Amino acid sequence: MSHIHWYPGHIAKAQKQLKEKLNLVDVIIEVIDARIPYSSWYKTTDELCGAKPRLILMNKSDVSDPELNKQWANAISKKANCDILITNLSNKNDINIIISKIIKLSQDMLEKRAQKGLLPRPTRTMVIGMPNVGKSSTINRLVKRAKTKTGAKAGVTRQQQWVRINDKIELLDTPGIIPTVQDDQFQALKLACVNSIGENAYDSEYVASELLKILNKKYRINLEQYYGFKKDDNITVESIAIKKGWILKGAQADIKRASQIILSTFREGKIGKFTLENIEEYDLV
Ligand SMILES: Nc1nc2c(ncn2[C@@H]2O[C@H](COP(=O)(O)OP(=O)(O)OP(=O)(O)O)[C@@H](O)[C@H]2O)c(=O)[nH]1
Ligand SMILES: [Mg+2]
Repeated sequence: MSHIHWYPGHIAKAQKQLKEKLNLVDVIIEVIDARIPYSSWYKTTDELCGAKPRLILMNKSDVSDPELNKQWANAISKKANCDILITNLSNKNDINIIISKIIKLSQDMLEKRAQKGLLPRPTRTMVIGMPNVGKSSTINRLVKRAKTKTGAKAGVTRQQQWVRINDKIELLDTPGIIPTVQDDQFQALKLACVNSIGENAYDSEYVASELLKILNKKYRINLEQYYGFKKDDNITVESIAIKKGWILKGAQADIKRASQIILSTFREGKIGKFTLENIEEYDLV
């Protein structure tokens, strides 16, 4: 039985639209979630991006496991054959690093133009990624630097605007959403854990209890410390509810409330800085 329901609805259309937008840009910025680097990374981007330079931002590194951030960044950079930056978007300096990286990645394009006798022009870039990974935050941070909107270009839908970030970079002000059509329930589960799937698509009791299974395996000590459990205690949604006093009439654990709080506490990084995926679990070579 599947616990998480994908809405594949208009996937082909979404892909086509994304591809059309990608045709307009020189450098693609893909944002992924550092807590689930594998599941939030778009493995088939090659089909969409072709040979265009791509920069991956492994974002939300402030709430993921610092040890694993580096391992994942290396592994994905190798596998995807592109540059990757570990980012925390509240870090101002990270935006400067992103800007210099985009400029670096556009050198090829500029050289090719020069060879053809064409004048240099600003590098066009856009942000793509799965839901909730930080696409809008990336755009907003970059746009804060911008002086003027440069207006719509031919071939671009009316709502879209190019924003001049500096003399060298123009950014499309709307992100490309990667359609998350999958039939992999485990991937869906992890996307639900980090809030990348609409709440209507899953049962929070199921997602919270599966999240606790993963955390019991990978980050047991943090769970014990945060919720005040001992080494041999069973840490489940129910035992946490009882411990916290989230109780319904008749002394029953309030599973629904507990599940929601456990999920939001995890998402805010309060229990600890966790990465739900280890490189060894995947075939990355
Ligand atoms: N901890 C942390 N939170 C972040 C970071 N970047 C973004 N967020 C938060 O993540 C949430 C989603 O960010 P958005 O920028 O709206 O993500 P999005 O990809 O545009 O999401 P959709 O438009 O829903 O697809 C917001 O609450 C942001 O504040 C980060 O580096 N660290
Ligand atoms: Mg957004």
